[in-house]
Amino acid sequence: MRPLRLVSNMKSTLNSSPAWLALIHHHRDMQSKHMMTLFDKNPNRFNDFTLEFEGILLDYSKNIITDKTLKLLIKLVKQQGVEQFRDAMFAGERINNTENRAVLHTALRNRSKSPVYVDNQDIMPAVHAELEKMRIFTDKVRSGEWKGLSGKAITDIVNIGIGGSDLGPQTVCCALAPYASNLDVHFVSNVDGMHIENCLKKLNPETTLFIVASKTFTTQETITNAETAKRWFLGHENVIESDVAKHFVAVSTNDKEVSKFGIDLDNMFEFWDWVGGRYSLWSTIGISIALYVGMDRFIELLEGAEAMDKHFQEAPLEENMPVILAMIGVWYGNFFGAESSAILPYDHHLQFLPAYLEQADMESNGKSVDRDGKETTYSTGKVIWGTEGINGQHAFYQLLHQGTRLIPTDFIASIRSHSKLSNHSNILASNFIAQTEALMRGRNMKETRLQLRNAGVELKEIEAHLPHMTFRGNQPSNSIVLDSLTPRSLGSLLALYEHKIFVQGAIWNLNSYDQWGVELGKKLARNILDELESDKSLYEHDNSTDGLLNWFLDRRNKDKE
Ligand code: G6Q
Repeated sequence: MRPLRLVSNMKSTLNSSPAWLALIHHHRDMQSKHMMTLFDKNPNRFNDFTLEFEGILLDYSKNIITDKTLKLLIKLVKQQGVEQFRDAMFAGERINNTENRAVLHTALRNRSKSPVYVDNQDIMPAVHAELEKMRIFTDKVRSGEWKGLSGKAITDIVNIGIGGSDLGPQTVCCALAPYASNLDVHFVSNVDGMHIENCLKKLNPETTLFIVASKTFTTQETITNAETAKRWFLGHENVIESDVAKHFVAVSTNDKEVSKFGIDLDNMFEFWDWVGGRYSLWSTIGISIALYVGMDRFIELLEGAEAMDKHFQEAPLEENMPVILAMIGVWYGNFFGAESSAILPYDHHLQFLPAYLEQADMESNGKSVDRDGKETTYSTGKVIWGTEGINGQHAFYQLLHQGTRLIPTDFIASIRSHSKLSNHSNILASNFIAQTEALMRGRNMKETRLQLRNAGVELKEIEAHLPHMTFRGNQPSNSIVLDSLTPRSLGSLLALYEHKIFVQGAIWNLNSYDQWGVELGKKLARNILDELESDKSLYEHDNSTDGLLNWFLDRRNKDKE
């Protein structure tokens, strides 16, 4: 493993490396090519540029790429030692070099008997023990054997967490809602009091179970919300301190803080420092998922992810889904200058996927210093954004179709919907497929003119409308099509994106597993909280921040007058 160099003013040389220069050269040939002409030249493009994995189709034919592009990108992957780095991650090497930690979310879904070592110690027995503890607990709660303070069964689960301790479980619970049975699950993350107030309004303390999910158990938002929940709980008539044990459990790596909060360690589910927050849904952080859909379904989710892990480790680079997705992303980001990429699910249950991937991708690869402390002289993580595709069509797709920017997109759809309304499913699917077609084809002047003439529009008007109704097309898209959204296929889909992010980070020589950038804001917020609580400016800020703070304090004080 390359040692961590803490201070360096050197710049990375990736973009003067042979594989990179070859791609720059190739980009000159490709930049003005239209995908439609690439299809004219190769009528087998769909077959050539699709992959299938356990019923999941990746269609990457609608991209501005040729065989040569892929060959050159694979040279880049090899040059950057991505395969060796991947093997180091799976083997438990401390690839998170700035925090000196292994990165082993893959061990959480290792369903084989094979050991995984961290510092010569097999971590699998601990992983299995925690899964077993989770099974016993979730079975009890789901069956009604676990009783609340008044002897009633639990009806509502509230996951209190934020970031990695919220987005993953929430995304999965929403995706697997058709598999849920008797429990309702709620997620509280925002420290804006309205979030927890609104949630608690609907709940009965006798039948509510709170999960305080926090790797560190020191996260201000989570602890504040958890304390509010505890106060609300204890504030009810006939509720006594010892009832907390029946209604509060914790998921954390920090037993000291959990005890300090007042949660019995018997009610704590453990995970480990080699699980990054945004990669933690596979750990006991997923307990809300297991409560909602059952432990068997949770295991199926893990198995789906494990299957993708194996594919990532074993498939040749040219047939490796995460590698292909990653390389295409690098092609647009680094050579075409694309700044962002959109995630567009055409499955209502995947509505949280864009938010989940925003964190997974941007927190992992939003870095401007490489693993060796050198400044990157190339772009790294793109802005990831998106929403449910069908809603986006009626909102922002205009910019995708006729704006000035190249925005690669991932369309994600399921063939078999959980909905019984087949007419709805057909409309949804037709829109998904049509959008990928429209983004690629566009519409040229000749077609537009003909269409207007056929519609009986007068010649003078036709000419005036032409520039507005012409689409250049050539907007790239990947289509990821699941047979249906099941725990297993979802596990594979999420692991696919995790590994895509890994490959991109490895190409850019980043540490995708730290997040130092989020620290500064937290630290400054602590100072400003002192000032808000003491009602006066205490620290020296810049002129703008002082102005903003004083404006805030003045206005707030006027309310008090
Ligand atoms: C994820 C990030 C971050 C983290 C939250 C919550 O990779 O580190 O999103 O998950 O800040 O942290 P805790 O789980 O420690 O409360």
